[in-house]
Amino acid sequence: MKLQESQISDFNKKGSEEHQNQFDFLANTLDKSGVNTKNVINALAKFQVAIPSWALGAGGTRFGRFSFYGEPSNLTQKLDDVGLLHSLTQTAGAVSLHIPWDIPEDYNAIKEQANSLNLKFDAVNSNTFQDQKNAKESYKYGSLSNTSQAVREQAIAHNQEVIKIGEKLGSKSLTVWLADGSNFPGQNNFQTALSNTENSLKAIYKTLPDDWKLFIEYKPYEPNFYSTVIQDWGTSFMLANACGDKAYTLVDLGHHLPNTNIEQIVSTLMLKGKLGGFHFNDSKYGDDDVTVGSIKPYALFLIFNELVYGMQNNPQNPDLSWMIDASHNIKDPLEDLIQSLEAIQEAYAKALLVDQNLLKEAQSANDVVACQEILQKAYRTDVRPLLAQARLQSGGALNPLALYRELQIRATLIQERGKHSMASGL
Ligand SMILES: [Mn+2]
Repeated sequence: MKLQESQISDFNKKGSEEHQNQFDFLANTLDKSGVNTKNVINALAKFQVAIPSWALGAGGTRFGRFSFYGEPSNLTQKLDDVGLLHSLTQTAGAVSLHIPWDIPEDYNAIKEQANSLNLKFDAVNSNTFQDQKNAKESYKYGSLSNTSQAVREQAIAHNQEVIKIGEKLGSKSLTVWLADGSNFPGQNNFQTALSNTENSLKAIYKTLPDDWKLFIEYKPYEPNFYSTVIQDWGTSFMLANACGDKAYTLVDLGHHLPNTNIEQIVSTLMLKGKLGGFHFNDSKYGDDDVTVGSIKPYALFLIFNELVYGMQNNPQNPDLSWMIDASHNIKDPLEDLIQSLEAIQEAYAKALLVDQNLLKEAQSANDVVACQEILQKAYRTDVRPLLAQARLQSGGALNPLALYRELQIRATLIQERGKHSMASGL
């Protein structure tokens, strides 16, 4: 299923008067307080978030999986779904492939399709957290950190293979997330596991093309419950430094212990030029992978405030790879992704409204109250008309979720694909 431009423009016409009123009011107010509204809208229109190829189906938990039906059952259909999201939101202009779940059969056809949908291939993701059919070695006791050289070599070779697949598609980065760790005290020698991991990552890094980046993701626990080899940003940062200039830390919002100050981590990494990628989701307890902004929107804003500051003040840090890494247990995955994209844009827009000069002055004067007021003034602004304006400018829908429902897209997908089609993945 592909949306026609007229379907979007007809829908936008119906809401244009109301939108224009809301937008004019907000733009006037912002202009008076010194905000360059045009710049904010252009920044929003440029901001693109990759959709992972595993996010288009029902995520489920280890207890069960409840489909929303009409899931994409192959890579072509997954790209179609991301294309739909991008048409509606104009914010999902990239896709991030998981290997081996989504190895293209016909590279040219997949590239052409992505092109026609205005989609780029962002980071490719390797998988050494589960055993693949016909694999010689098992990752039960770890992959890049394993005590067995044969297992480590298999995991290194897999990552090198993923780079080759990404090269054929025009990807420019590899994300490595390791499930490696131990379930019980004494099971692992921490130093051996870390040294093995460092050496394995260096072997992968050696085959990384010059214009590629290696992203090292961290996570404190799960699937292992006693220790994880790359447990925190410090360990990831250390490994990235050990590998070289093209290696970076990747922050996944859900991969922290409760109440970790993620904005401070972001700030430190950008100062050191080592923040490479970012995975969006939200959480209440652990790596819950729920809709972005659904639980802690103020924390998301504070994180974006540091990201915006870093993007404006840290030329030593490269452009970031943005991706949604969420799971959809009981929602239509496409609706959930629309909500996440909206929440990301909302937090970004609010962070762009922060008066950085005024904040700096207040910080220098140790005016703690003023500092808080400046941040909260931006946070309390209803920026949704700016998001709608950015979408309108780019050919997206004024209200993507409302149009998705009005066009009965899920019902059409079920009709096209059948009720019980299943997406590959977890
Ligand atoms: Mn992630």
